[in-house]
Amino acid sequence: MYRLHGFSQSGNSFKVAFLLRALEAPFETVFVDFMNGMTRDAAWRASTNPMGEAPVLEDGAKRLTQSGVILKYLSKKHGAFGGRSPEENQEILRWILFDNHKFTSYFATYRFLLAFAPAAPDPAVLAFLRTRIDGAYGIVDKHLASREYLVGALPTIADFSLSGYVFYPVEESGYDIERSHPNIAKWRDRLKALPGWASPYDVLPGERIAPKWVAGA
Ligand SMILES: N[C@@H](CCC(=O)N[C@@H](CS)C(=O)NCC(=O)O)C(=O)O
Repeated sequence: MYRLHGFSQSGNSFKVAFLLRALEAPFETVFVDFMNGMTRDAAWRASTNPMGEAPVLEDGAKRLTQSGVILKYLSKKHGAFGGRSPEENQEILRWILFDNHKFTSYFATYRFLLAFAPAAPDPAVLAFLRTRIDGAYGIVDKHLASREYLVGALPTIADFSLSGYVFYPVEESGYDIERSHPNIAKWRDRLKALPGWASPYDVLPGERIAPKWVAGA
């Protein structure tokens, strides 16, 4: 039985939970109390992840971190959601790197500042992040205009990776992708229809938190 360390607000953890569910691989969750500083705690870093991040996946004695690495590991181990040729595998890696650098990370930071940060966010920082999100989302929206999934004809771990944050409620970020990025919205609907999909708030541990600063942004 896998053990997934994460928390419900963490789209990076959701990527892994979603894949595990799609693989029908049983797992238990371990709550990471990120909002109260657990990932910055020296003891947690020593025992669980020196990089100070969720998700962490335990597979027996193995402990894996970085969602991209975990997705790749699970895809290979279960023989599913990988590429069907070396070229497709290269494309999957390309999209996962783009996701980690831009698509997920700017949005996750923006949403964190708006919804969960302890102090009201700086408008200049939000404006900067918005331009970065718009750039990355624009690229993905254009890519998805002529295809159903990011790589090849079927869903792959590239789709699971980029999907981490798109299922959270619009109230947490103010980003209404149905209006701003319709091809991403249609892709999101396709992923939602995959077996195993469920809302991040239903599959990961940790109380839901009412968004704090979105209305004033
Ligand atoms: N590239 C990493 C990003 C992981 C990440 O940023 N996780 C967040 C939670 S969603 C975290 O634990 N952040 C702690 C911090 O940055 O201090 C991955 O894909 O696993």
